Amino acid sequence: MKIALVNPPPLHRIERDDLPSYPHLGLAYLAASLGKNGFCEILIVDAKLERKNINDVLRDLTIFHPEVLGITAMTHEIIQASKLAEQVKKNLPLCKIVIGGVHVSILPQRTLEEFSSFDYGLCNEGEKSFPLLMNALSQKREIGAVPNLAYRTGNSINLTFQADWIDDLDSIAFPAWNRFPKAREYPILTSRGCPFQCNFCHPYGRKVRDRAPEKAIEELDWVVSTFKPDIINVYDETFGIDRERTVRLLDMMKERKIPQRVKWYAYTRVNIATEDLLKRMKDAGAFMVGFGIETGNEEILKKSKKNINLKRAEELVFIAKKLGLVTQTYFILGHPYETLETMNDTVNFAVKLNGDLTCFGIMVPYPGTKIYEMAIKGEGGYRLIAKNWNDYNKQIGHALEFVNIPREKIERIQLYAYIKVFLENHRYLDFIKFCWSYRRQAVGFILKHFLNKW
Ligand code: B12
Repeated sequence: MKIALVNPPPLHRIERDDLPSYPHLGLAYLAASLGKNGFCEILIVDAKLERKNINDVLRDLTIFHPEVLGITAMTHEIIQASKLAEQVKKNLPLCKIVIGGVHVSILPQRTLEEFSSFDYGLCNEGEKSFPLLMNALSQKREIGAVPNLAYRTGNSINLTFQADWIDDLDSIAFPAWNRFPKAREYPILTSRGCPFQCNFCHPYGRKVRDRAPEKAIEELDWVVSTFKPDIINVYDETFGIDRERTVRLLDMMKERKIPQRVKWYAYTRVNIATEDLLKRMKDAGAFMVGFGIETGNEEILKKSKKNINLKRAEELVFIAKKLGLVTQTYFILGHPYETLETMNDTVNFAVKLNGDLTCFGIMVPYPGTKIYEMAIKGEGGYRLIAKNWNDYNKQIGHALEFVNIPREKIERIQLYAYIKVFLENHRYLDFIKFCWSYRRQAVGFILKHFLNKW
């Protein structure tokens, strides 16, 4: 059976993630598990990595002629995914189209209702269920037994939703990077899931599932020696949460001489990291660490259920810098009941922390989150202004505003925040570098302002 997997082209090419230097980890895992289950005729088109547009992807698919096409999409990518699916339906009418990824996982019924070009929606992790679906389709068997599937019968949509997660991550095959073009940066997951309950986030499972450090290191070693990347990006949602296991992992990295072979970075939390952990990370080859701090207002931070405090955030960013790690700090403007004063607190706190890279997103009510429920009900002072799912992006989206603070004003604060961090800290050269590396974003940002006005 011929199966194609596609990471759809971006809506625009403005943000850094529209033109990534890393391949898509979810698709690599799926391809590996399909291979392990005997499905070897696979084509992957990572349109973002390969800088392909819809026509390029269609050409690849028409040549390959898949019987099944699997597309991945987050919320802000779902319309692009559906546009691709519509075109494929025209060119290859017999090809069955499966949508997977975080958006359909949260809204399976609605996604199939909204987008008739998707035949199936497969929710949550696909390593086990996707091969089951492929078996059922290739053997023309009943598909109702496939877990976490949304499918149509006549005019109705059926769900076999189970919301279960793969407990034994060591049982799944390593990502099939050999099926992708060579990249500069490769992702790795040493664990999945997050137990915290931030009101703006939807984790992939509340239970943290760890891989055996030996397995993660084996994969890392293989990726580094085979593909010789410049950078490894650790995607774990809560890196370091199991201290003992993390220390073992980091020790093994040193034993395998990872620091001499590649640079890596990870995101962690200020209630998880310690000076000792950061030092061990640095010794194991980490060059950068990211912290989600979200706001500079203690009350708002408490209400967001992030479970951190500002004092600790300050201490840890300071320690990370002292250790020579490049620091990334992430903030969100637009928490519930936010005022101009509290947003100002955030900007000032970010200026004080002075992370090497400071990121200010504007709150997006992602489905499945508390913020989504509040936005729909108009609570928290929110007004939902999104016209469609394309607006659900933190940097240049257009999903939410406050009844008493218009979107434009929040965007102006966002722009001012980016500038203030550099100029107040007299980082003029960094500012020029930042403007240069984010020039596409800056132009996009300005254009968007004008387009919105008109
Ligand atoms: C690492 C990560 C990133 C990385 C890489 C993203 C990427 N393109 O893969 C970076 C830092 C770049 C990033 C950026 C962003 N991210 Co992010 N990210 C994550 C994180 C922590 C892990 C994602 C991951 O790789 N998981 C591991 C792989 C194995 O999982 P996966 O890709 O989802 O694939 C599995 C399943 O979904 C399924 N599946 C996926 N596709 C398909 C397709 C088919 C056909 C099938 C059958 C199954 C299937 O099977 C796969 C294997 O199990 C998640 C948190 C989470 N809970 O998922 C957030 C998350 C996905 N990110 C999120 C967001 C919002 C963003 C940004 C939009 C933020 C922004 N800038 O505004 C950007 C968008 C970037 C982009 N266009 O790609 C949200 C998405 C919410 C939503 N409803 O869309 C999440 C869920 C976090 C949250 N706050 O809730 N992100």
